Amino acid sequence: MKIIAYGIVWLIFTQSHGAAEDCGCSKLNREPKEDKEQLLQKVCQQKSRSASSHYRDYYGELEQELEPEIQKGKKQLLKDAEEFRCKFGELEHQELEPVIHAMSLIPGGTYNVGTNEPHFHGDREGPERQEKINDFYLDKYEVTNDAFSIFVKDTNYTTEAEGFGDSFLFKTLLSTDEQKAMEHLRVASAPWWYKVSGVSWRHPNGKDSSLGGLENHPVVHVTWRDAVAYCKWMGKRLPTEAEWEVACRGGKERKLFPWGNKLMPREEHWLNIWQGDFPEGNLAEDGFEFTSPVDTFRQNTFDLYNMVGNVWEWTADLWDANDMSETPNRVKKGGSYLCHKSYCYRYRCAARSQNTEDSSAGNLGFRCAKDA
Ligand SMILES: [Ca+2]
Ligand SMILES: [Ca+2]
Repeated sequence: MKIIAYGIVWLIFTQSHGAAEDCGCSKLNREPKEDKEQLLQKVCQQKSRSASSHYRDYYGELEQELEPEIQKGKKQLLKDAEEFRCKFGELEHQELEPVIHAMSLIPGGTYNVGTNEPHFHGDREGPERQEKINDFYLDKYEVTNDAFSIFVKDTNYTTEAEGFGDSFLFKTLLSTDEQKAMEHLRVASAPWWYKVSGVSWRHPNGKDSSLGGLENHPVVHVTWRDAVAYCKWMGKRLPTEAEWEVACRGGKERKLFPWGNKLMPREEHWLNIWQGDFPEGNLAEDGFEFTSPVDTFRQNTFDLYNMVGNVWEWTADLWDANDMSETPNRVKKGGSYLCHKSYCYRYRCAARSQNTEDSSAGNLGFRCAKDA
């Protein structure tokens, strides 16, 4: 037994040391790391995708470096990292290709989904059960306004909200006078929503709003059918709920969030939700009152962004498998920028909700999947 153990130690030692002379490892030196200030300047001046990727790599490394510093309580470094993240959020993204096409391979297998500790029993979050899924690809990002624009230009597609002539808008996007005038358009069971004329994916924050500055934000006011049409055009499809949830969990078992159980590791914001009192006092401590750019919050080891938070995401599944109605409810996942633990603790991987497939709102979007 001892001989085997020594043998293994020797093998590891020679693999990592003795054999290094001739394995070409010496050619794998990284470029010298740039000074942080220089990099910040470069990122902000160039305002390009390549610069932002460069920054992202740097930020990833910085995060690792931070670990021992945090232990020592050196919060200044965290502040620096946050500053980088803010600058990154402000970048104008000109090269869209990576965002539109970026997908992660999610390995197939048998996974636990759902939870035995449900927060909303009516949502049927439990019980935990096993689901078998095949390898598949999932968009790293929620579908953006820019990507959806390309689809619409290519196909002359009219979204359902455009057909209906209205969509649901959150109250703080209306002035007090507008709210008074539209009192009759409030949703009785959720009085912070108003059904407003002229609101659609093109005018997401009110009939006179535009997509300016929102190019890299998730498309909203899209129905389930709109989402299906887009994914089909892309040669993709909507993920099933099980696929979405497995992807959300990032290879971890029984965790609340894509990264673990702590909402704010290292006191950082890892998702775009609501801070403060709902529905009046959004403190936007995570940096965003409404949607955030789709590549703002990387959430798990599958390299997926904004799975929880930012916008709800349509899945392929029926809410009731036997629903044969014309506009059945479909499962949506992930919660949105309007969610807060006090009333909508649904930014967990196991959480779920539903809307009829012709519904649209300012906090509901999607991402696509593809068979591997
Ligand atoms: Ca927020
Ligand atoms: Ca999301």
